[in-house]
Amino acid sequence: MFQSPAELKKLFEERAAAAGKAAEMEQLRIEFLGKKGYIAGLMQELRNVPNERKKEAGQRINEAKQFIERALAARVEELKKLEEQMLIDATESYDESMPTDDDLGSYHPITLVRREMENIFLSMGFAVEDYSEITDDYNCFEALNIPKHHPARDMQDTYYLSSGQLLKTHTSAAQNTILRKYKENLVNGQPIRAIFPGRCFRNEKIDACHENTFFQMEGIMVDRDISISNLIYFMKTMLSEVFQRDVTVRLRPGFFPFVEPGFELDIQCLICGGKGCPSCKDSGWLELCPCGMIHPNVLTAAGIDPEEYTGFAFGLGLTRLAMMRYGVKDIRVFNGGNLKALSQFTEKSFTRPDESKEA
Ligand code: FA5
Repeated sequence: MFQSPAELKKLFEERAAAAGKAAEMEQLRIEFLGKKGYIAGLMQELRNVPNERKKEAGQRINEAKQFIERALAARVEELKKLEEQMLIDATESYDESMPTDDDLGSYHPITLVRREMENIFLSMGFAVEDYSEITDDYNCFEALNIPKHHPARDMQDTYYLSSGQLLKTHTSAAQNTILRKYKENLVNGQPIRAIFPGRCFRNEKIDACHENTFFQMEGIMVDRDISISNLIYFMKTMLSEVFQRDVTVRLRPGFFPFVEPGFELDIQCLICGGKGCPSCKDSGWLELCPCGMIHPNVLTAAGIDPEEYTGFAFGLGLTRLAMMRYGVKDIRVFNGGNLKALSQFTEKSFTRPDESKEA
């Protein structure tokens, strides 16, 4: 049985209000306006309407049809908007200040040099170790044969915490910990071979080649019969791998209480070619990698018998190496936070065979 045009309008309004999705309205359109729909049914019914009322009845059906068409279009529009809003609400919020793909960050030049060094030493069987930036007097000085009031402490004034701890002045502060960690190797007939890069802090007068916060990379090797020849071999391999060309270096005696004998390994300044410039304090040379044979007292402090085992240690100035590697004239660029300057030296990505060991 077919409803009257007025009832049909009311029914449509109820059904449209109950619809929750724009797609449901298509079903309503077919039901009400389709070939076999309610409006079409009413039109057929016109045959049975007496002639004198046909015109008026036809007008009412047409008017109901137009009403339904308009209401349908309006409700479809309304439901679409609601759906869009729901989609927006459900979507994760985003930060419009985030950089686009083109602006993705790049690795800091020191990170690149550090990883390169790590790759070189990993390939030579060294472990890569990490060590905290906060340490104590024992590890930073005492265990390294630098007792209280030793004049060598004057060279490495640092920042002290109220707890009595301090910010490490050199990566050598980890020597005792790393030697202890690996000393079982010696019992098992294996050498101790480790590097440990890290950030160092000194109360320093800042200039083109001195920062108060800089990076070093320490390396140690201990075994039976380790000699200065081993030390020189590793230093040479390291430098030729890093620079991929001949660089002029010089080895001269240097004093560090934790090595005996001790050396200073200097590199001829690559900024001025040895002529002298602010980057090398006009000397033509840059102190890069002090090194030496580990002092017996240091081995003893770590529980290793110096009569049985010997070893070498080096403390590479990683920030200075980055200066030479990338031709950076002023060390302050590295901590300056100028992204334009820093991103110039870097490749976008750099992986190390052993990423898992990264701190
Ligand atoms: C030391 O720190 C020793 N621990 C190195 C060492 C390790 C010697 C093992 C022997 C055996 P020195 O203070 O010279 O040494 O620093 C080592 C290197 O760190 C320097 O050659 C230099 O390249 C870098 N360096 C030192 N002070 C600064 C600074 N203020 N800014 C930037 N680089 C620095």
